[in-house]
Amino acid sequence: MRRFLTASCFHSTKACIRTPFLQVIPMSDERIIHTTGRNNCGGRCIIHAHVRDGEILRLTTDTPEAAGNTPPLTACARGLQYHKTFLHPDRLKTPLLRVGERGEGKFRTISWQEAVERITEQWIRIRDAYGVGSRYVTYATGVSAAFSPRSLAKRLLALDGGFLDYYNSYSTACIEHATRLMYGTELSGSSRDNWLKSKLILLWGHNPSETHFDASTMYYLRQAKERGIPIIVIDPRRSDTVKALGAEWIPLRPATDAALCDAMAYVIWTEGLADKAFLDRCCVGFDDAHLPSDATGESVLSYLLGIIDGVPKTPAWAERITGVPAETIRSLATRYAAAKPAALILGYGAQRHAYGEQGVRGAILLACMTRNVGVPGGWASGTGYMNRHALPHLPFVPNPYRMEIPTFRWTDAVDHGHEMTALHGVRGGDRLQSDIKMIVNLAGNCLINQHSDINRTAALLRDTSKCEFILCSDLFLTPSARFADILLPGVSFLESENITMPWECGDFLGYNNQVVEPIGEGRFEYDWLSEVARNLGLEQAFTEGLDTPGWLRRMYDEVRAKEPQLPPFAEFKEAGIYRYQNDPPLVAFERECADPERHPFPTPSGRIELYSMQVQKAAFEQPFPAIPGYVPPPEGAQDPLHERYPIQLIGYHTKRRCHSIHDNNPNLEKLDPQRLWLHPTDAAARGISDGDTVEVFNDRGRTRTIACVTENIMPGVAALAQGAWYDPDESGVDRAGSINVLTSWSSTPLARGNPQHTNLVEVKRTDP
Ligand SMILES: Nc1nc2c(c(=O)[nH]1)N[C@H]1C(S)=C(S)[C@@H](COP(=O)(O)OP(=O)(O)OC[C@H]3O[C@@H](n4cnc5c(=O)[nH]c(N)nc54)[C@H](O)[C@@H]3O)O[C@H]1N2
Ligand SMILES: Nc1nc2c(c(=O)[nH]1)N[C@H]1C(S)=C(S)[C@@H](COP(=O)(O)OP(=O)(O)OC[C@H]3O[C@@H](n4cnc5c(=O)[nH]c(N)nc54)[C@H](O)[C@@H]3O)O[C@H]1N2
Ligand SMILES: [Mo]
Repeated sequence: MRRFLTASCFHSTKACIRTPFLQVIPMSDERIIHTTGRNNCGGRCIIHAHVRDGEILRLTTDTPEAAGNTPPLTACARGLQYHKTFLHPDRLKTPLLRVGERGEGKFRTISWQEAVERITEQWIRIRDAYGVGSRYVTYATGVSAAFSPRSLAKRLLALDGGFLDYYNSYSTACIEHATRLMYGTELSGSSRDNWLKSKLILLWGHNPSETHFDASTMYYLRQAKERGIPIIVIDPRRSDTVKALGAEWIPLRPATDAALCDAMAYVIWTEGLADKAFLDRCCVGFDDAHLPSDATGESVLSYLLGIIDGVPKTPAWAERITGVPAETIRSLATRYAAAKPAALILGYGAQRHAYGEQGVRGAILLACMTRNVGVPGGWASGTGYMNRHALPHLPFVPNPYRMEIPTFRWTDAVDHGHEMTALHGVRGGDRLQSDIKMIVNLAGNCLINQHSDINRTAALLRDTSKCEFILCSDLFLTPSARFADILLPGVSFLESENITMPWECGDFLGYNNQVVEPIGEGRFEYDWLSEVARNLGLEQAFTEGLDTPGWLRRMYDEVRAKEPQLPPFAEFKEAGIYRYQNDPPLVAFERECADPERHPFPTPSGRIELYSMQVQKAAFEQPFPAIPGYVPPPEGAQDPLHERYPIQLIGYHTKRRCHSIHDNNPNLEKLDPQRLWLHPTDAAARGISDGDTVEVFNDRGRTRTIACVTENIMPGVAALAQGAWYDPDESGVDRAGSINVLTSWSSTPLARGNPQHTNLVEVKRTDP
């Protein structure tokens, strides 16, 4: 039985049980440990673990009363099931060494000592044989906290001569690049209380009722709804958010958002609703008179009016592309422009697409045309990132190798890294010096499950002459973990300590207190990385003499030096949370918009770059315009491949999982059973009824799942929740409804990001 800890963060409540004979048996104390989750859903929910005799009795969570006048950090159904998911008998319990073919999932148990020795050996061998740039740490978000395994692995590799780093994420590659391109910074967000001053809210590719973004998003959206502020959701699916907020739903075809923006901009201009003075003063490139002097391309206005291509971007033009009726587009545009201020808020769904950058640029253009930038109640659109408070982080160790790839292109770097140059997104040097020969994948499932085109990735990784060593840590034998050469048992947030931080925005800091003893021989990654460091002669440099609590305390104290409101460490740790009080509202770009001469935007021109000279000068693998505007994407609504694969398949983040986490917890299945959403007309045309087993396929793979025939999706579109654990049968057909057997590995033009929502497929009925 697991012993409970004697940390100072316990509160005690007396408990007793009644037997059937009404005899009262006193029990040992029930104690409550305050902690916070650290997986990569938007929540960093507060968890009160009720513990007795080393066992978790139940988890409870934050309340509005405890939160006071700040957004409550309330756990959802997933959060309240953490112990059921994580403290499960299927947990990995010992270090494992691969004995079968790579990917086969056959391992034998080894000791920690042997594991550390073998890791050190490969670490040195690969470094010496192929150079430091052959070593790569994957994007992996199972521990999204200050002291994260992936940052620690990078720290050790940097101290050991270097490694190939990445930039971007699977979350926000396009939206970050497009926001930075136009505003010069990713921080385009205002505090969410601004929405209560809006007269109209557009949630665009955004489903925060289901994708926990951060606590403040739904907190303020619900209040906006209560105040009667109209909310419109633009999404191919009638999402939970439409229902939760009683919103109006405008469905559109996936990956056509930029065309909808173009037509809205056209209407706003031609109806005389644009703020010309703002465009002239704060932006570059709206009309010909405000193009950069060395621009070779056309202005935004010229494009909208079709001066060169002869195609005015009218609502009728956009209707053919987006499937949104022209009259709806016209009315949406005039309502947005007339409601001053209005907030056009982007989720990340519309940008996880081929040409995902262009929808974001279109949305920012609309915010500029209507002068919703820099005003309370408006919204600059773009990422919406905001950072009001200092955050804890490990001290910076420079990476001597310096080169980076876009994270989504790591499989290319395994396959033919030495051919990759700036054209493919390489930064910090001309050309990679090596292919990736060693992968360190700690607390992540992007090796297989969360990356695109699972069949291609699996074939690539099965070839041990390409990547020679794969090191993984996880809690379970996930689809990625099966591809490890050495697989190490980690510990969940219930078994270890950390500091948690807000996800996208939020004004708090959380402490992840340990609740129970580690399962089996599970260890936090820092502990064995320190032993590898010792073998490499780097122990002192790596650990600086600190254990995990020592590092957490040091990182906290560094933040506290900048944030005098924070309490002393012990107090913070005991409470498990600190919520900043009395933060004044923040409006992004207020100064820049009021006086761009004195406060220029951090772009090369000092203005919002509707026309980008950076783009004009750069080289891309696919055509990429210097201005916003719809470009028909591969596998989009207009790709001739439609003839063979006529359904546009999108993914979505489901309330039932955090990515792939909780997929093995059947209690959560009923929240949103894995189903393929299909419109009745598409289902009827294929003889498919609700509940039928279907196979979804394209040239990349096949997956079997169950059809949900519903009017809640645009005709011609299907949706499948991302994150189900890939489970191939003997013929390679996935049985789990794992969308990444169907998604494409080709990246987006500017960001070189993941187009995982842009897929053409066909669907057929099949035997259960
Ligand atoms: N429950 C839960 N919450 C999560 C996560 C999770 O796994 N589970 N993950 C967290 C993480 S790391 C992230 S990055 C975020 C992800 O947040 P998002 O990327 O915003 O989530 P998605 O569900 O992919 O997309 C949001 C909506 O966009 C819609 N959409 C798809 N394609 C298009 C399109 O072409 N145009 C438009 N207009 N809409 C489109 C989808 O139908 C969906 O309803 O969520 C975070 N929150
Ligand atoms: N098709 C498609 N693919 C997508 C997306 C999409 O929308 N569509 N979304 C993308 C996005 S936005 C993201 S952020 C990525 C997320 O991709 P990942 O970061 O790979 O996400 P998870 O599935 O959450 O994987 C986390 C892993 O960590 C393990 N884990 C959890 N807690 C701990 C711990 O404390 N210690 C250790 N050692 N392990 C732990 C879990 O078992 C799990 O295997 O997926 C991307 N993939
Ligand atoms: Mo993400």
